[in-house]
Amino acid sequence: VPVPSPTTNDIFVVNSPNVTYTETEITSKYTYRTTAISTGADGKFVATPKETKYDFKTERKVPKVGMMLVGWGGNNGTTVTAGIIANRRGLVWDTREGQQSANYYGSVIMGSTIKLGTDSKSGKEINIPFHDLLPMVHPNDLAIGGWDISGMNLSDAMDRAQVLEPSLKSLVKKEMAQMKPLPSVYYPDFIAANQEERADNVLSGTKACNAHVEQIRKDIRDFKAANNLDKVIVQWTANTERYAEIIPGVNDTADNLLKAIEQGHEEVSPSTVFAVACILDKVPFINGSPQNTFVPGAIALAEKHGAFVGGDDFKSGQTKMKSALVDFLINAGIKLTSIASYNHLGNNDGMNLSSHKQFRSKEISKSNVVDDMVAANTVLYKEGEHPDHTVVIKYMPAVGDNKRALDEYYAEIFMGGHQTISMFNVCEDSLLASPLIIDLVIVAEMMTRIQWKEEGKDYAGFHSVLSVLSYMLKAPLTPPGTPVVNALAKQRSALTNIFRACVGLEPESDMTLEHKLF
Ligand code: NAI
Ligand code: DG6
Repeated sequence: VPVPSPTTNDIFVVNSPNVTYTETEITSKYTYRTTAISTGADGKFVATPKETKYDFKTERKVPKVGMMLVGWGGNNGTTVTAGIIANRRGLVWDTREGQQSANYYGSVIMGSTIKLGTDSKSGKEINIPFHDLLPMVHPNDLAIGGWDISGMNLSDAMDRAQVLEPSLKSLVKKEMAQMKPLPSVYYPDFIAANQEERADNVLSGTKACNAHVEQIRKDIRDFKAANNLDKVIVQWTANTERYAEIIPGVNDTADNLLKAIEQGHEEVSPSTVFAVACILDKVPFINGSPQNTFVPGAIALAEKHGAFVGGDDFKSGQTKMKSALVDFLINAGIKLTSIASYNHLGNNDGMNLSSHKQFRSKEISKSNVVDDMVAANTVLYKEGEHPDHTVVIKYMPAVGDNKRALDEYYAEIFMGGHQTISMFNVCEDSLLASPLIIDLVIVAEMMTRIQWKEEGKDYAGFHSVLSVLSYMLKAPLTPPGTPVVNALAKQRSALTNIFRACVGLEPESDMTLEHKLF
């Protein structure tokens, strides 16, 4: 058995001639097996097993990483910051139900396990923490910073958010009071008018301009230097913006977008300005809100600079449930005929979404999440047929961050029968979103350390659009022209199996043939 370098903390080693460990890298020779389909002259499908050989190369050294959040002073920003501080310090606090200690529940990377294999003696499954599959950054080690149009320090902003227990807040208050968001860009037309009151920490100018892009680039460089970081990942967890209009000559190509910013075109949103600033410095940028930050020109710019981008819209509660439940129903052969999704919430996100244009962005990202599952089942659905699907969001200040999501799934079952599934999902929205913010940082950073190539070609990174982040996002952005996968289980498989390939392990298979021989 090859012994891993003593400088690393790997909890397992792969014993295979296809996998090599050096002090700095893990390399694997990997055979990717797919099935190529063609249609014969008789109209029948011809399925041909196909093998492609890839080499993967993963940097082992875990860098020092910074997470910068746009909208740092909001509910998600303050909650994730307090959560990381609490975990870092191993805090325990009193609640009315007893003592509570810090954890990373809700993070697929920190809270879930993956099957490594089967014990050769007992035949039992061996599962390991997802985080230990590759040398990933630990969230406790993240430096945290960011921007907000509200200048409130993070301790006061955490109070404003009304998410965390007072006993926990008192333990992190002092540290968070020292944290103050950097001034941000504020173009009032893009977010709801009801947000104006909090905009007291803004850079001058209400339209996109080069000065804004340059200031953001400088902020990132300064943060990196001040915290002695190797890398920074930026995430948009600021208010949902309205959609930007796609205008030929303005935001359709990389050059046009840069020109539009230089000329102060009014259709360039703050989130696109942040994206452009990050892309120019190859800083990964992830959009946690639903708007079309990644206009075609922004994607083209990312491709040109080989910068990573990911989006859109954190997939936390109702939609995560939907992408699991619809997958189950349709794959069980049950004909889902309608989904009615209603929710009400009373936080600042809800207030912003009470404005029609911003709601429309959210409605779009929440509505397209079952398309691939429906399209894949040609037994249940005819070409173009689709279940009815409606999404309603209401602002109800009294419930604060405790979002209520009510869903009705109506389906046709055997012989004309009907099945109705009603769900009532109540939870603190920001406590679901915060672990996703962490996962997105960890996975995006990991992707910056993986190179791969087809046999005989040169190593390269992944495509600029990180579709591997889909599990955490409602409307997954994929490389132009490639399919979108919404089914939750498939999204998780893609993530785990790509990471497994990096250490030369086969995709997770649930065949368990070893237990099925007569
Ligand atoms: P929030 O309203 O509490 O926080 C947003 C923050 O962004 C505010 O502090 C606001 O001042 C700031 N902001 C607005 N425009 C800005 C700009 N141009 N630059 C810098 N800061 C700016 O909202 P919350 O609950 O934290 O959610 C944030 C975003 O994440 C929203 O777009 C929401 O729709 C999205 N989201 C939230 C989920 C959740 O479960 N909490 C799940 C999915 C998406
Ligand atoms: C109400 O829908 C407000 C939204 O910001 C959501 O809370 C957020 O997008 C999370 O949505 P979901 O569908 O993943 O629970």
